[in-house]
Amino acid sequence: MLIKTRKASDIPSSEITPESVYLNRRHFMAALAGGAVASGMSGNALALVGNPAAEDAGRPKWWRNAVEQRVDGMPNAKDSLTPYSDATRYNNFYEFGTGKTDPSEYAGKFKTDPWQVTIDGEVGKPGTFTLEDILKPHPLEERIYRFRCVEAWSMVVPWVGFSLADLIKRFEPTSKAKYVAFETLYDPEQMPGQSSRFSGIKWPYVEGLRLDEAMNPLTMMVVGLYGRTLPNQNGAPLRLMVPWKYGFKSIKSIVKITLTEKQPPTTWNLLAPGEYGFYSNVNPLVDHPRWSQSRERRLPNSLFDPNWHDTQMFNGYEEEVASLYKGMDLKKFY
Ligand SMILES: Nc1nc2c(c(=O)[nH]1)N[C@H]1C(S)=C(S)[C@@H](COP(=O)(O)O)O[C@H]1N2
Ligand SMILES: [Mo]
Repeated sequence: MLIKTRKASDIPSSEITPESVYLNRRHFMAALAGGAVASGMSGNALALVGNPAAEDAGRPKWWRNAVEQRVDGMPNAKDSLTPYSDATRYNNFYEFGTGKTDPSEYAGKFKTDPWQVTIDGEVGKPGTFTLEDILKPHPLEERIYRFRCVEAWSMVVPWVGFSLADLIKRFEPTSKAKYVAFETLYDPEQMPGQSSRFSGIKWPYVEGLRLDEAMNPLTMMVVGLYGRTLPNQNGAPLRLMVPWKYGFKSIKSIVKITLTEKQPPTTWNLLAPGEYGFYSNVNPLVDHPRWSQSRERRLPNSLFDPNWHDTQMFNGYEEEVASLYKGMDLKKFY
């Protein structure tokens, strides 16, 4: 558990412009419930008033209950939240297509129940478990994180989930475990992008972390957002969230977690090793070979209002994670 003290990663309230834009939990819950929107709220809030309730109505009860019973987790970025509609309609999920709206258009019928997750490799208690059994011992927390894609856009989202560290401990890593490898479902019948050779990706999508990165309290397993079960396009039913790394590390729709002795292969690194490294920490000082990483377009934005923000070292989580990379040349280990 993180200790509830103010961290540098909590944006000072002086940077919140305007104050009324910030949506606290009660606000967005009212908005999600389809009720009246409190006066004085911005267009951000209005974008929440759809009927997201319908989106998770079909989810299993145990999943909805767990998300409903979430408690506040730390740290909470005080940036104004990205509207629900942007967070769920501007996505990267190449299994459903390479366009930003492909996932929300084509993942609607994706089957997330029943769902099984295998945990194996360097653990004392390997096995394959239902999602319900995976979630059962973990009280869920809501954490508002900044999320920065390597393509230089970013969002601020209230994720619901729990620390990956707590999950890993349950399966008792051996002394040989140095890395954690993750794998997305492989099912071309459901995921049309997996039959298309357009993206050049070798499926299934795979990702990995060093064990100490995986055990950092910020690293989260996510099963919900905005107080609802995770929409399919955001990686239902179970995805990773590593807020100080570029978005592609946060692998979606996970079916396998393997503790390993050696650094595991990762999808974007396999595809373009000169452009995407294993570490992929958000770093305004290390540019992508084809574009600058010093700034980001915060959603919501438009051509006329790109909503530029300066990109922060480790996405603003320096205090929590810089010690993981002490003595490392971050230009070399990008
Ligand atoms: N399996 C899988 N996971 C994935 C991706 C993907 O294409 N497939 N895209 C990644 C990228 S590049 C980003 S930016 C985030 C996007 O998450 P979001 O759509 O919830 O914002 O998911 C990451 N996880
Ligand atoms: Mo991304």
